[in-house]
Amino acid sequence: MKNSILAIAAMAVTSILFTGCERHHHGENGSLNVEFEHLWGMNQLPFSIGTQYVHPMTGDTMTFTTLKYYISNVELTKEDGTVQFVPNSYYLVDASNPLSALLSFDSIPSGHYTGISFLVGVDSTRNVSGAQTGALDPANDMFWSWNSGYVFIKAEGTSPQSTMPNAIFKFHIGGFQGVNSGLNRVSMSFGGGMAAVQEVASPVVHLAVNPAMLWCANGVCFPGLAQVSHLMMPNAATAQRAKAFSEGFSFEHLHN
Ligand SMILES: [Cu+2]
Repeated sequence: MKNSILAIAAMAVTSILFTGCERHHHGENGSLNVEFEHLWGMNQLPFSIGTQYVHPMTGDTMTFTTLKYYISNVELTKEDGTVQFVPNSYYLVDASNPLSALLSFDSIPSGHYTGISFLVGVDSTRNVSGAQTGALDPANDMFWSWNSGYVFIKAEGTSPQSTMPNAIFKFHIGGFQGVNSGLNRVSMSFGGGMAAVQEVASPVVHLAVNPAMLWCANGVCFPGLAQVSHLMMPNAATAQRAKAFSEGFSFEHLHN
């Protein structure tokens, strides 16, 4: 009995010392910001809603009215290789709203970060968690049903090649189950650079997103808008396009 009380007392002293040490060396937090820049095609034209583009591979002419997608489950890699998970990281990027394309990860431990990883879409747990708030609020018009979950990527617009009424196209891409899952994790380094997070400095990492990748990735193209202008539920085609879209993210540069 006496021995175990001594052991508990020793543990308490040790943990107080350890906490004090932790606070001294690692107590500072800062924030890291990521800005998504939408760039069209191989020539990286500045992309905006309402502007007409020609797809460099399919040759289709198209004007987007909507481009929205989820970024979630963010992880940051430190220079020592350890991974910092960003808790509760769910963001809806809307190409029509520049503020939504600037993500701010707060309360990140100070240090040098060399890379980032995130899901394009929403993890399966949150797909079946019922009505939620913030980026996941069904009022954002990105939620199908309790069975199908969230639309991960929504691309809509018009194209003279479309055979739909009013020449529209609509791609609602998602699905978190089985072979037709549209959930992809993107990982990249900061090009050998390091984002220095400090209490007094919040680095900004610029990442490029190429919406043209919805039609082609790695030299392989999917049917053009004359054949397919309407994808609305998870299937093999949406899974392919989700993967292609996720391959359209790349590191641009960073500001410390
Ligand atoms: Cu910049």
